[in-house]
Amino acid sequence: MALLSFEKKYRVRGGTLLGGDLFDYWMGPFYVGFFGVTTAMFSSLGIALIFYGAALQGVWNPFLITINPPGVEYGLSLAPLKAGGLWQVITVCSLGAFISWALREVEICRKLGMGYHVPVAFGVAIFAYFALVVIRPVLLGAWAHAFPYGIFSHLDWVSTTGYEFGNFHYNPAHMIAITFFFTTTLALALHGSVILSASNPGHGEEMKTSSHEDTFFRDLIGYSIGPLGIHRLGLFLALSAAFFSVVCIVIAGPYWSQGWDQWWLPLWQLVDPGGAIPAPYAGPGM
Ligand code: UQ2
Repeated sequence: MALLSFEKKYRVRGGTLLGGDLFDYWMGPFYVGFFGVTTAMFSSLGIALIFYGAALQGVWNPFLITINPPGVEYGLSLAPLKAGGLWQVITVCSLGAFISWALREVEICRKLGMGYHVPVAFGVAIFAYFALVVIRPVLLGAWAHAFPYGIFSHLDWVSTTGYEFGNFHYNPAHMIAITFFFTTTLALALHGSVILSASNPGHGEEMKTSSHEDTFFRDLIGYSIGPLGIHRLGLFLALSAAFFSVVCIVIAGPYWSQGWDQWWLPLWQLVDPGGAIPAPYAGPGM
């Protein structure tokens, strides 16, 4: 079916979760829907409040603007607007916008009769953000433990939060997350390159299909995961990277508050009973 007639057939009413026919229309190429309206409202309020925060801060260098969470003295309560309350309202706006965007994706899936893989995948990214700004701060008893919204300031937060635990690379869930991130890039590099190689044959030759892709990997390693399988593997690897990132940051503090190298001591003693106990890691300048 040609693109123009496809859109005529499938760009039709129905499939909405909320609002019925009220917002069931398009603006240019964009589907609106109830959740398109809420996405627009949450994000414009959130962005306006970020500009208000920058004005209060008196800083307009994009690298230095920062919206900070409340201090520890406010615990898990609502803080005054100029002492972290702005961060709290902006957090509600961003979660509202992200969840609205995911539900708009669900409505589009329903319209097209597709599976929900894209909103589910985006949901895992939202979960990672939610873990950083809600789950971990709540477990630690203060919004102060969330990260600040700023380009340099969030980098500083990552750095100090990492060094609080000595060497974060000894966090076992961090190790697993990094392994999934690297394996994701391996899978995408293999997939992207094999697709381009099959679709770019020599001059005047017809492009190759999945049989050639299968055969390439069977010749190379005796196994092909298949043209559908590689996409299942890619989704699994990417979502696992995000999931173990959540695990690694949520256990840092609520479950373990020493250096991460110390977490391995019981295992170290098991493999080397009576051996020397390694001193806590101390890097240059520590
Ligand atoms: C494959 C296949 C594809 C692919 C790729 C493979 C025809 C077009 C990349 C090869 C992938 C394998 C063997 C899995 C590698 C495992 C890890 C953990 C990276 O077989 O089918 O479809 O794109």
